[in-house]
Order: sequence, then structure tokens, then C-alpha cells
Amino acid sequence: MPTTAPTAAPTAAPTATARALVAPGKGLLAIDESQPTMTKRLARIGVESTGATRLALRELLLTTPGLEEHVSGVILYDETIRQRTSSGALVPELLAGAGIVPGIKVDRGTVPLAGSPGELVTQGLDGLRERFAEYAALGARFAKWRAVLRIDATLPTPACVSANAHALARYAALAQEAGLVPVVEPEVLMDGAHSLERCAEVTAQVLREVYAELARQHVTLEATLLKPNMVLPGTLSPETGTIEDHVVAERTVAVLRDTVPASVPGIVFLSGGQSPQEATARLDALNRLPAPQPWQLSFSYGRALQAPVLDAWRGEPANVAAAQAVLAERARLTGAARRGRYDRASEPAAPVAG
Ligand code: 5MM
Repeated sequence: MPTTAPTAAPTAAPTATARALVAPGKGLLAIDESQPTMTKRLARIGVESTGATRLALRELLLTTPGLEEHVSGVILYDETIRQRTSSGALVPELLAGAGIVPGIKVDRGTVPLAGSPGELVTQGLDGLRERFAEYAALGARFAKWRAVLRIDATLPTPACVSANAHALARYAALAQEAGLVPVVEPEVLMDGAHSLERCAEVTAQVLREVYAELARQHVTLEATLLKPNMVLPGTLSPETGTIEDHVVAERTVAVLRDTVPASVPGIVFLSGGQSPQEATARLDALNRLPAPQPWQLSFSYGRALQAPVLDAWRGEPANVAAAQAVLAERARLTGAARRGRYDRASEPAAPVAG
């Protein structure tokens, strides 16, 4: 008799969903901003954050013509998954009708980690089984939970890495129990003056711990996706701006090859504060690497897809079509990068910083 519980056999559906989410040329659009984040994003363009303005922005994004050509799935926020668009359809119905898989962010944000000054742990496990049942009934087929790790001279501590990996694995096991694909997001932040090599070291440390916990908690990797940071120097590092995209791609993949099992179908990078052009060029470089990788290399971008759209919209109904054209173009370029066919020269003339 085995001494530990066997790994549950995946149902066909979540495994197929995980693969569909990283179909060639496609990736995820993250519009799961919590209320405080959304308030900041809207304030930047002079728009008050209300239920109506948040829905107006999200409807603009989700009804962009042709979005499904490059976007396989959308990560929604709790408020959005329950909202009806002007057509009368619930947001998940609208997405499913367009052939886009609805997903849901289920973490409840970060709180200070007791005993680890300056570090955060993600909360939201209490009641998660019941919330998953409700989200599944609302049409969600995948989920996301984000852990945040900060680098400085002494951080992250082993306690922070371990606590966040444990929570990610408990979330992933509950997602699979409910039949949803867990997107596992351990984000090592770009904030700070650290080098590219320090980011590589910390990202590897974090991913090792995450995959050890996922194994301990019987998570079926074939029905998961990983949403990591790219390996980059900190925003205040003297290296920033000096490292070529192919070096970022090579270091990122070297870390992932050391830490992420081949049974994971796809890696969907977060943009993490990179400009849309940087995030696209680096995804392109990742997909141009000569050696074949065991997993698909795709995207799950929030700011890198949305920032220029917000600038084009500015809360004005008259700007909706122009803003949708910006998203369609950003999605087309990111989809091209997903295939390693991005041409930087085809960027709009005056790119907007993320
Ligand atoms: C879209 O932003 C997401 C929600 O963040 P908060 O919970 O802090 O409001 C965030 O989790 C996002 O999905 C990832 O960080 C990736 O987004 P970026 O902008 O880094 O590509």
C-alpha cells in the first residue's frame, strides 16, 4: 500500500482546458484588478472608480472585435464575473459565446507576514471550497492566485517563500477538486536595485519550493499553468536597460528548465510593470530560442495589454472604438510574439509607457 495519498487522476476537461489556454498564438488577458488597484488605474486617466465605470472598461475590453484570435482566456474579478453587459449577457456567457475561456482570481490579496517584516503572504483560503463551487456554477473554468515576493539584501526569507508556496498549493488542490485549472502565480517583483542574477537565484528558489508544495499536496501538474515573472534586473538596478532581450529569454528559460516539471503544459508570463513593448519583445525572444522547450511559452498580461487602451479611452464613450482598436493591435502583436514572429517595427509610432 502506498504511504501517501495517490495523485488524483485529472478529468479530461481541466487538462484539455489547460492546453487550450496555451494554444498556439494565444494567451491570457488579466483584468482581475481588485477594487484598490482598479481605483488607481482609473485615477491615472481621470476616471472615478464605480461599478458602472469598471463595467464600462471591462465591457470595452471584452467586446473588442477579434479578441478571441489572440486571447484564449480572461481572468475576471469577483465583481465582474457577476455583472451583465449591455447585451444582457453575464460576462462569462459573453466570453464563452466568443470562444474565450472565463477564469477567476480567487485570492483575497496580501497581508503582512507575521514575523517577517517587509514581507507579504496571500490570503483567501478560508471558504475557498465553497467559493470555487459558486465560481464553477457561474462558468469559470480556470482560476488564479497570486503570491508576491520582494527582493532585497535579505529578502525573501525562507519563511515567506514557504508560506506563499504552501498557500499556492492549497489553492491549486482546491481548484482541481472543483474541476478548475489553477494558474499558479508566484510573482518575484521587479522593484529594487537587484541584479538579473539575483532575480534568477530568487526565482529558482521560489519555483523549487512551489513545485515541492504542489507535489506534497497532490496537485496534478498536467492540469495547471504557471504564471511567473520573467528573470529581469530590478527597476533601480544599474543593469536595467543594458540587458538584451535574448539574454533575458535565455536566463528565464534556464531557470524554468531547472525548476518547472515538463508535465506543466504552459508558462504564461506576467508583465509585472514592463512596458507593453518590452513585455512583447521579451515574449518574442523567449519564443525564438532555438532549443525546443517542454512547455508552451505564453502570456497572461494585465498592464502590458491594458495600459495603452486606458490612455485611448479616458472614460469617454466616444473613444470606445478607438480604444478597442488599440487593444486589438496590442493583442495581435502579443499573439505574434507568442509565436516568435513579432516585428518591433510594426509598433504604433508613439508607444505609451506601461
Ligand atoms: C491585473 O492585475 C492583477 C490584479 O492585481 P491586484 O490583485 O493587485 O489588484 C494581477 O494579479 C495580475 O493578474 C498580474 O500581476 C499580472 O498583471 P501584470 O500587469 O503584471 O501583467
